[in-house]
Amino acid sequence: MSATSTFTIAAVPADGVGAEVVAAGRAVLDALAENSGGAFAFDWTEFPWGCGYYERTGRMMDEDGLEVLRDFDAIYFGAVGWPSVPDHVSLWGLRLRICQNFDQWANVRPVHFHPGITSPLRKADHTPLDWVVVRENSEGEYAGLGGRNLAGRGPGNEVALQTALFTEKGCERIMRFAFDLARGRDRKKVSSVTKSNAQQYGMVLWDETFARVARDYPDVETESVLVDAMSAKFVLKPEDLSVVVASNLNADILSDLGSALAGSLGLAASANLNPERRFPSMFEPVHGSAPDIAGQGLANPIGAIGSAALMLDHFGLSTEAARVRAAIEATTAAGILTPDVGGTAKTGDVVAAVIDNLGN
Ligand code: GGG
Repeated sequence: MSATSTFTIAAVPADGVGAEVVAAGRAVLDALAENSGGAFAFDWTEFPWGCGYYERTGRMMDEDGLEVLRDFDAIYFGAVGWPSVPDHVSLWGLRLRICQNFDQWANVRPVHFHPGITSPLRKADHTPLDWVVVRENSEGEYAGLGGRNLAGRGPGNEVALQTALFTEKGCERIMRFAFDLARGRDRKKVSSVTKSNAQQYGMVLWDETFARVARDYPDVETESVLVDAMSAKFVLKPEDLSVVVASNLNADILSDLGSALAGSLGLAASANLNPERRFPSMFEPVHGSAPDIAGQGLANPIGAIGSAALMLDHFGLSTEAARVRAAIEATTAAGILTPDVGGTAKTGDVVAAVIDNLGN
């Protein structure tokens, strides 16, 4: 028997339902590894970071946390945010800190229908929805640039600036990533999203870069759509979309809309990739910490399990990733669904069914 490939994974459940869904994904991956005949194994290290950690220490993660994470093959993340900590503090202290320091500039967020799950679009009898939102994940509106109370203005007169940063290199690399992805799909099309009629600097640079990059991909159909029109298109003409590339904020919003249209935010998987592999990439469900249902076994684990499948792809275990996706589909098709998608199953029931459906 050949030597076992061991992948080291840093698990960061963080806040709210993060703990439940990370445990779910871990259970599925461990079941796969146990039955791999020693071909591969996962070596997990869990970190207690998040809002609870912040309340105890004043930090969202250890001071040397990034150095520690750097040596892992991947990071498996849950969700960040809890009412006791301002959202911008928790997001910047953990999730965005990791994404930006590890130059995870490509956030890939696939959306598709699952058998057995009714979505608002299905009710309207649309053709199947299957697209990937590619989110620029390192700059744009989340560059962290700006300031408050400029020029010494006092209370009641405060001014704040939030600057979006668009670099030609940053735009070009995410667009090439999107085009390369589109080339591997049945529908070879990239839709670029901006609000360049109103935002006349950064987003015009984005549009011009898109037009230039597109010339290198004559086999891929393209369109440039304003974000308001694209929101309507998501609902009214989803069958016309394949790969959607957008800036940090626009893609963040559109991917939530997409997963809601597929049936629930709990279904959507994502990968924050450092495509050059100089740093670890991070895999997480699109959803947040959902304080209203945390700790009750109600969280939908499918987004997290789907994110684990994306991590398997990243490790080169694509056959296993496909098995996980097939097991998810078999589970939803059998009607084993959490309440957010109309069922009565608990998180653990869904996990048990997915593991069962792996057919080990
Ligand atoms: N698992 C994703 C998560 O925790 N999201 C919380 C959030 O507020 N994210 C903002 C973002 O995606 O930039």
